[in-house]
Amino acid sequence: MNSIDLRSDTVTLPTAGMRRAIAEAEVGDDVYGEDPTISRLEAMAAERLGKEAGLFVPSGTMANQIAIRVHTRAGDELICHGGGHPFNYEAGAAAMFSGVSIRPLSGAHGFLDPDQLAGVFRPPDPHFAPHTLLIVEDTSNRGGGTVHPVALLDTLAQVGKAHGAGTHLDGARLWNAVVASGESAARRLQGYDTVSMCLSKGLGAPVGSVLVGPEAVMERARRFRKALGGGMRQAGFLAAAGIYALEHHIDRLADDHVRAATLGQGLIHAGFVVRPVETNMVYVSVPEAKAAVAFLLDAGIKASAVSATELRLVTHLGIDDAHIAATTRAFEGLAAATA
Ligand code: TLP
Repeated sequence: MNSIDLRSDTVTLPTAGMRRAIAEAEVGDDVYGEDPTISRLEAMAAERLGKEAGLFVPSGTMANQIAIRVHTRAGDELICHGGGHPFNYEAGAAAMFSGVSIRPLSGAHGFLDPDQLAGVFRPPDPHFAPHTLLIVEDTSNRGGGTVHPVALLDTLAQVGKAHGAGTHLDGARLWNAVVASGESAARRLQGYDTVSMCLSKGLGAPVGSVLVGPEAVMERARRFRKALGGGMRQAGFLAAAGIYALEHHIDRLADDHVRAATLGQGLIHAGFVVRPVETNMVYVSVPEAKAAVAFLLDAGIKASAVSATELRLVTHLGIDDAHIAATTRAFEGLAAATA
């Protein structure tokens, strides 16, 4: 068996059908607005997410950073969860490109607490950095792949808006939340001005994200994308993979969720403490994360250490039932080796 790569759902390789879609894509120069496949993907994403317009970008990081840039001015402060991607994994880009500081908040499961949030917004005062943007991440990656209850999504957006802030939802894995909740994307996202959606996570496309929001905001976003070097030419090949993913790889996310739940149960059975599994992520506590990663690698399994004592395992379209069984066996071996 080849190595079983559970480090992230970013590691997927295009399926045969997706490769055909890529090969057959009609393309043009998108900086001139002449790539029909990109235009189709942008319209499709906007329509499915219930927003006016879309913008195809190379990565989830760029989608978030463009959102930050359109909602804020230099010297502002954005609010997000302390586990949020822009705070942890975007290389300080909010400060680098938008001149914005980040106020990280705590909250169980990666969820912000509306009461705590309401108390954080500051009144206008020359001492204070204006809080002009609230970012909510759904599913929450560091929260455990957790799905916000839709009422909480709504309340958080209302609190942000009541304090005059723009609202952005980092929906890198929004389709996992949609499939797990059974609610439509448009409904779940209705309180948010802008939303970023990744094509290259569980959906299995090789590259790309789409930022959606109001037409006028997306026009400004297009300029910031260009400024960041994200104006791509014949990238319809990549957009074709994204369209294929939206058409063929959403419903199957339910399989990833079942496999993650099965793996979680197997690890509990092997004696490990596992966070509740809601979507495609399994967070498991181990005595020493680095040693556990090395042990698993010897068994042909790749996992990510997220702290000194916790691993993250992520299911995706490259993971089947046999991989789950083999991973469970490897953890049984790890339990025996560390007993
Ligand atoms: N997350 C990656 C790592 O960067 C941690 C992963 O393996 O999970 N928002 C969220 C919630 C994400 O989890 C990610 C990627 C992004 C944005 C950024 O996407 P890319 O990698 O396309 O820039």
